[in-house]
Amino acid sequence: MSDTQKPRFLHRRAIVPRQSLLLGEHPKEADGTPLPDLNNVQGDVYFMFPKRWQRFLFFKITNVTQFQKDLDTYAPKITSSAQTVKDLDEIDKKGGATLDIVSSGIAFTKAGLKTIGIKNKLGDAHFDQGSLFNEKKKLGDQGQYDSVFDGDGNNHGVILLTAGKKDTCKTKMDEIQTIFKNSINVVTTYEGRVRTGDGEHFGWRDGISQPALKGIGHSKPGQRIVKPGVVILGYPGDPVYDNKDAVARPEFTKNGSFMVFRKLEQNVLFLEDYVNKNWHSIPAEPKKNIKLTDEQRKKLFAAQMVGRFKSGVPLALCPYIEDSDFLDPEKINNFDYTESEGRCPFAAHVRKTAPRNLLPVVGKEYLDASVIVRAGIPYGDEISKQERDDWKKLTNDQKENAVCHRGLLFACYQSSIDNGFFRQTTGFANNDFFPLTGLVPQKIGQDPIIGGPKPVTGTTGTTDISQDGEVTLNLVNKNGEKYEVAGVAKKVVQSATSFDQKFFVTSRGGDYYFVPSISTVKSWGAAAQSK
Ligand code: N7H
Repeated sequence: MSDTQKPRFLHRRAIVPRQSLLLGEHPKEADGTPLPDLNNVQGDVYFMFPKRWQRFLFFKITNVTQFQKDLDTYAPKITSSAQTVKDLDEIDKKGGATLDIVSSGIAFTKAGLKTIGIKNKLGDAHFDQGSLFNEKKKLGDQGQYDSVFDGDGNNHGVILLTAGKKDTCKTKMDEIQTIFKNSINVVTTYEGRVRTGDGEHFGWRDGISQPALKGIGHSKPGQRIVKPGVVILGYPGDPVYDNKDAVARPEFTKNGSFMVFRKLEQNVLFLEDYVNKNWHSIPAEPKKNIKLTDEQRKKLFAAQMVGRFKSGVPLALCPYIEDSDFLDPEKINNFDYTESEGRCPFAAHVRKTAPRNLLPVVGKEYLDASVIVRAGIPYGDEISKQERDDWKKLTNDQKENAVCHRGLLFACYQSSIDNGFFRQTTGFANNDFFPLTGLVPQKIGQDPIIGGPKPVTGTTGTTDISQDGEVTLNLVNKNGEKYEVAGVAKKVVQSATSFDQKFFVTSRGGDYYFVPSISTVKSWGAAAQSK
């Protein structure tokens, strides 16, 4: 079978193993560039466990010596990337419906590593400083975190388990819990499930755009191809490996990765309300000879928030009316916005988080280094009729601030949290001036999906500004401290189609995890046997 033939399941999947891996070969680069050892990298890190159901079990270690012994028992259950490739191939050949494939993996927080006696710095500033909780403010999170993520050091790690069936997912996780019954306390367990059509709760198809890792992934047109070290530690593309002046990471980090987990609550009914109230801002004739029905205007309004129609069709290729021809896996990612001025808003979620090409203002290397592998899964029930009816009785304020019981268990992998998740969140999504479109910053606005209101509200008052342009304001805060605020003034013009930006995703916390290679987990287990 050649690379260009299109197997059913893998044809649709964003991350596809290179053909030779499907034939059971070890990855090799002709020029001698080292490639990750797929028997040693946990399977979720790049190829991602195949799943319909997933459990995340967050634990606290209560007995270190026992934990290490239990780790030794658990280690053979960890699914390697090589095994995940075989599983994906089997699904491709037999069809997923009849299969109930089980995969598992483990990851540790900084507090967890410290508890088992590993005090080394791992060469990642965000992981090494402690927990995600310490960076809550920097990430712009204003919601209350779930108690497992409240930074009290009780979250030592997480065990992942995926399966095709709900019952299997629970039973297999129970078996793992039994292994650790005398060495951990389960802090909490989250359950996720794939919704019909691969959609997240707002209704968009997700998981369409992912990077291809050079040498191990098969790339499709438009897919970003990056060095494996951008995701897997200890290879070219890993910023510490590439920087000969940097303090080397401990040897045991090789073939590992960093995972960021976030529980992201989605206020689905509020987003639906917002679209229903504001779709009129899309003109009935957005361009000469393009006439839209009200339904098409509504769909386009929603699509402009994400940068894709709910089906996945990208606005960069199809800016007004959805054309399902662009769902073809050979076309769905084949764009980089260069030729699409005005088609996809700069502030759309996919353009904020992955602007694809910002030459000459931002270098390709910088954007390539910001790539992450997204491996999340939705959680929570579907919206019932009762919930919809109750919703209608709420005030606007109650609707906006409703606590919702569904969302995304977001997980992503990268070799540098700073280059990946942190940059995408703070430097891109939450940064009003990103993507940079020229030397003078233009206010683009917040990411409508994962952005949030700015914590500092501005001052109001009168000034003598009378035209657009650069300004410097000298302000004094209530403690009498002086601040200089420099920027570009722009006259606010309220038009009939202006509307307020609202936010629909609330972070309920998360943490930074080190995902060790399988041999590292085994060595930590074996250490206990020799005690
Ligand atoms: Fe996003 N959504 O359903 O609206 N995301 N995301 N995301 N996201 C993407 O192209 C969504 C979140 C990225 O390469 C799609 O695969 C939701 C975080 C990146 O062109 C959809 C949540 C971060 C991409 C969504 C959420 C990112 C991407 C289109 C939270 C990073 C690829 C499907 C509840 C910090 C962009 C696709 C590219 C795509 C949604 C979170 C990043 C539909 C609901 C936290 C890099």
